[in-house]
Amino acid sequence: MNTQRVFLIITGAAATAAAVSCSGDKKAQGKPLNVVYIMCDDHSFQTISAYDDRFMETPNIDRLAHEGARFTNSFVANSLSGPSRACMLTGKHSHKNGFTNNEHGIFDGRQQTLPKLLGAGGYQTAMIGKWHLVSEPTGFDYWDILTGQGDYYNPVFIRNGERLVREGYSTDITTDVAFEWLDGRDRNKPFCLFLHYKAPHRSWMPDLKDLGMFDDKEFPLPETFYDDYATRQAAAKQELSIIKDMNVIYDLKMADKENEIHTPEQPELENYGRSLYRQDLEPGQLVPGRMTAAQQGLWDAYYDPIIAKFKEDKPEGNALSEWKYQRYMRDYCSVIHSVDRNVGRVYDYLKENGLLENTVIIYTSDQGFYMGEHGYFDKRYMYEESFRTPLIVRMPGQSKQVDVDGMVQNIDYAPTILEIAGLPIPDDIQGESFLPLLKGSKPDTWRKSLYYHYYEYPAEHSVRRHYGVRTERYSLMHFYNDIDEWELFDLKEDPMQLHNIYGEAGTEILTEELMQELERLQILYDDPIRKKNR
Ligand code: SGN
Ligand code: CA
Repeated sequence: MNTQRVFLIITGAAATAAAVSCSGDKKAQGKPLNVVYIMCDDHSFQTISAYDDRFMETPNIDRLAHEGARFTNSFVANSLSGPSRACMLTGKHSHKNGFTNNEHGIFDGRQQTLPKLLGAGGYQTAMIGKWHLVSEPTGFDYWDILTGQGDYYNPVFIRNGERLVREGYSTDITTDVAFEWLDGRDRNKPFCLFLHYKAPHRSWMPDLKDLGMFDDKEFPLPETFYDDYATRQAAAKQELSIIKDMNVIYDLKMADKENEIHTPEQPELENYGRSLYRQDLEPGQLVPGRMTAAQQGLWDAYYDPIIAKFKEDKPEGNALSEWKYQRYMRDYCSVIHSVDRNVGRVYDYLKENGLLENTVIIYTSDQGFYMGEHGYFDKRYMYEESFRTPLIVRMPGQSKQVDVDGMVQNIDYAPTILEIAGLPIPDDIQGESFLPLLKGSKPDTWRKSLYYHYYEYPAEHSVRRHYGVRTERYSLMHFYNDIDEWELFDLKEDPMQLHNIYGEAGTEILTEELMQELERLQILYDDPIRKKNR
């Protein structure tokens, strides 16, 4: 079963799901609710079993869904880390918050943000984990962030301006830091904790205790793994390919101690392998991002035999492609296993501290991710796997799972959290509070279309700039800059987005309607880059 079909079935089920009334916002509850906002980096909905059970089990994330709401039509505004985080913090599209791409973006921390609004409303706030917005966080009472992308092992943090290295695995440490902050918080105030895991970002390095846990699993190859991109020139123009672009040394850790595996197509990576994590310095010294000798021993004990077998088997052609896919999935899912375990730790902490029934728990990712669909890894495109993002919200007082099928986007998070906190939503916020959807009702006026705009090109992975509109059934996108291509998909007839119907006879009226809707959204959101007249 492909992912899009999984979603269609979920969406169908949502229509019949019983509406559950949950005790919701501050007014209904009588006292302010706390919020724990958990955001992973690059966590695909395909690897959350509450959404899709083909790949792995995530019992702790699933529990949040079973005791809360699972959003089946959740999207981002710009499928990339920094931009996505800026959309979440401001409730505004990228062109309004100014952070359009990772390469050149520096978040202007003087602007209005969710933590500032919460702080003014009496909340205490903390930002812990991956930040990725270049400028220092503003508006939080406490911040303790990973530098840049963050490291998996022995990562560097900046705690309210002070650098420190913490020993251990990033996902565990990030949770530990959150617990320390929660332990020391002011108990007279409600809180909002932003808990941002660096995992499972490239290059998918598992917690050492989870190495090998998926080695007996053969992951099903996506139906579109060998996509030939016929009818979709913009889909072909990228460097996201598992077959072509995923590197066996950098991504799949196949560098042996002597760096004997060569990657002639990328000679600069030949000496990259083990230096990624090797501890070359004096014993006892903790090198940020590198493993200690003890950690390295566990790593080598796991990878050495795999490397030896890889060198012996020398897979080629499709065998190599599929070997890469299996290794990618094994590493990625092992990293998710640790995330899921830590979500369980957060749940237990809240329960043990009597906070579960007055705390809203949100679980999401900064965007979706390709698990080999279209042959891709990474994200960026407005195609479904990376346009969508998981979103699960556990509201206190709800006893069984509700599926919410309204289309929501990460610009909605700030206004939703403000409404949960019982605070006013400033007029210039572009998102909408989805609290009514959480309470089981979808207003007739709820949005029927979404706007998307991706900017990072020329850049790594070479996905062209594009904007587009998505309705419940159709997705129209325009790729621009050094390309001028339109793509139109009927998601009902073609959920895997293999058949671009743009320009086909019989689509004229539909195309015109979608063009008008795209223009309406570009005007509504005041995007200075607009579709040109065709
Ligand atoms: C890094 C990765 C890319 C990834 C971007 C953006 N390369 O540059 O593969 O697309 O981050 O990811 S790596 O060689 O550094 O691993 S994002 O999630 O931060 O937007
Ligand atoms: Ca990301």
